[in-house]
Amino acid sequence: DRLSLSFKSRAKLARNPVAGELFEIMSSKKTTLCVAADLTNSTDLLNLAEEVGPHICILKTHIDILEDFHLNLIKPLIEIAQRHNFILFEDRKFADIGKTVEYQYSSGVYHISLWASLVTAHSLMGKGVLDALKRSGGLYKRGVFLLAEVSSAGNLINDGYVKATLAMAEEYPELIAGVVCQSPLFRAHPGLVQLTPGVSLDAEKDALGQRYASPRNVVLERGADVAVVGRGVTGAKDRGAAAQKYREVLWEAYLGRVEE
Ligand code: BMP
Repeated sequence: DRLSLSFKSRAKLARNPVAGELFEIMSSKKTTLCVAADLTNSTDLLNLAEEVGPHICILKTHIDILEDFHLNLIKPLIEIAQRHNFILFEDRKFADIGKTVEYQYSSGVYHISLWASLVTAHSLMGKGVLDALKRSGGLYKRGVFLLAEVSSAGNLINDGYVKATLAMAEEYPELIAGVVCQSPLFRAHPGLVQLTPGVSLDAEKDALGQRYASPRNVVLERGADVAVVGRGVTGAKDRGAAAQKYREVLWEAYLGRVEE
């Protein structure tokens, strides 16, 4: 069962190389925290990366919300990620025909394939999305997270969609690093990472349909390996201290879950 195994032993079971690297980082750095860097200013983004860097395994970006994006941002961002040993994850949520996804991944303003080791994709459009990500050039090691469930109220996902998404993930074992979801869906696949957003120590929801659960709840009840925290960290006065706090409660919950 995925939930009772340590990240250290799951590192060896990962078929996607970035998932393997992520398990190693989580295990050695003792953190399962992914900070969602939802900021609109590049300098602010780099400052956040420095402040939370010691406490995270992943920095998740929405690179297209930056108002002052320039490719020059990428070099310092990679440098910070390497120095603090975390992974860059662009939450692009690809959801188009394969050919368009190929362009969105490799071209345009952001050249995502050149710097993001991890990206997200929707299963909605079918396998063409994954074929496009698989065959596009870019980083030698990269991985994809498929969205099986989402945190927002009123979403249209049903059981059939979830099952079909997991089946699609199984068809691309080398490409798929994990699944974004809200419940412990794939307990029989310890090599895959469960990433769960909608995590907060204080809030229950926001004004636009986001729903939150506590760090303990997402790890112990909902099966999260990596927990995504955005405004819980970015909205704090001391973002480094907030990240450290989330990291500690999340890690304690993980230690209470693992059985070896
Ligand atoms: P916050 O903790 O501030 O609510 O941010 C959550 C982050 O996780 C956002 O970047 C959002 O795009 C992402 N996210 C989510 O909230 N729910 C999902 O189901 C999938 C997501 O990627």
